[in-house]
Amino acid sequence: MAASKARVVDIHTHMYPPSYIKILESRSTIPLVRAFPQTPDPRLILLEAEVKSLEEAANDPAAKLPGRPLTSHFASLAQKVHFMDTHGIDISVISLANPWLDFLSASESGKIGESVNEEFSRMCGEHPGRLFFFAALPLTAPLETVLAAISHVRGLEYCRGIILGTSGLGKGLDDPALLPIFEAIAAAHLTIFLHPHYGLPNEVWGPRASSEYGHVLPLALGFPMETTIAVTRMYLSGVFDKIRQLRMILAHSGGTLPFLAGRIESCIVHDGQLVREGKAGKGRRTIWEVLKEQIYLDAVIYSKVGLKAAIEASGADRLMFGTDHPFFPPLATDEQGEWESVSLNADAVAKAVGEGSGEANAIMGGNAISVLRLDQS
Ligand code: 5CU
Repeated sequence: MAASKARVVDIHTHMYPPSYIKILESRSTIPLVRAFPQTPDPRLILLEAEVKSLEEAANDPAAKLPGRPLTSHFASLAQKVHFMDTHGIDISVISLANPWLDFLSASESGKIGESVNEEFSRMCGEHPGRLFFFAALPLTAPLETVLAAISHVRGLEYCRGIILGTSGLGKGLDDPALLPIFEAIAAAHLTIFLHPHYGLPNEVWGPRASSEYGHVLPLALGFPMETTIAVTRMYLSGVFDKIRQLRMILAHSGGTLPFLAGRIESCIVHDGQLVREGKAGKGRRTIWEVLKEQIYLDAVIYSKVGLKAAIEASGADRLMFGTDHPFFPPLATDEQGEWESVSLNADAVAKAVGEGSGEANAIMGGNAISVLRLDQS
């Protein structure tokens, strides 16, 4: 009997459903969508680092356009499926892209969140077995609304987890007020997909960044540092020990966590305050242990070097392939064809563990299928 082909699963792939785009079109501060007469595609402006160019473009038609083109790849389900077919992706676990529901008021986020999650559920139902999703939480709403949202999404057939940013309830993910939310997510057997959005303060990039360096610094460095800081704060606050069932997939292979875990450990055991307070002694679970027990990493790191560090830190059985579609489209070739951003990640897996090896098959799909229960409806 011929061996069945290993399946490819994309766990890092976003959409903004049409109703969410309408909200962005109605806004005058980021995140927003704005049309410019110079170009047919409206522009999607998301990041603090893009505000300066938004202001410049509003005052000067010759200025460079802010943000990124809002192509059909962002909101069209048919386009998502075409992208999957073009790249040999069998299953996608789709999620709302940043900044999720973070900017909505307390009074509106519960209802909007419910309808966005229902929309994701409906989209998955149009391609049963090929699409699952990570739901978004209305974190600006009162606690009972957030807990009700967790109960709601755990009952949605294709929901396999929660996409979460790093701001939490506004004070980061080490905020004790988040514990009941993390407990409810863990009790519902939902996996968190932690994704950055806020980056680092603009001043870090210096005065030349917005006019000369495009989006490179906030995306290549700001996003991964944001994730690294958020998870390190969670670790230091003891969240992982308090909620042993909590499971998180970290975007972009954990930011820089695999590379910096040793330094974090060394700083803990050499910290006078932590030692005095008994927080650095025997019996403490190290960040290495948390990485191997409660954390999964996506494989969206674009090189063998980064991927090898991720594998060393968490294990090849804890990595999951992703594309970051619809971000990072090709600039010089047809967007309906193959995307270099996808092949860079797939090639990195092949180079790190050997093309077609058991570990490669696990990273490309097997791990996601078993961890996220993608064989069960
Ligand atoms: O290009 C970008 O700004 C982004 C973004 O905002 N979110 C994401 O997931 N990838 C790239």
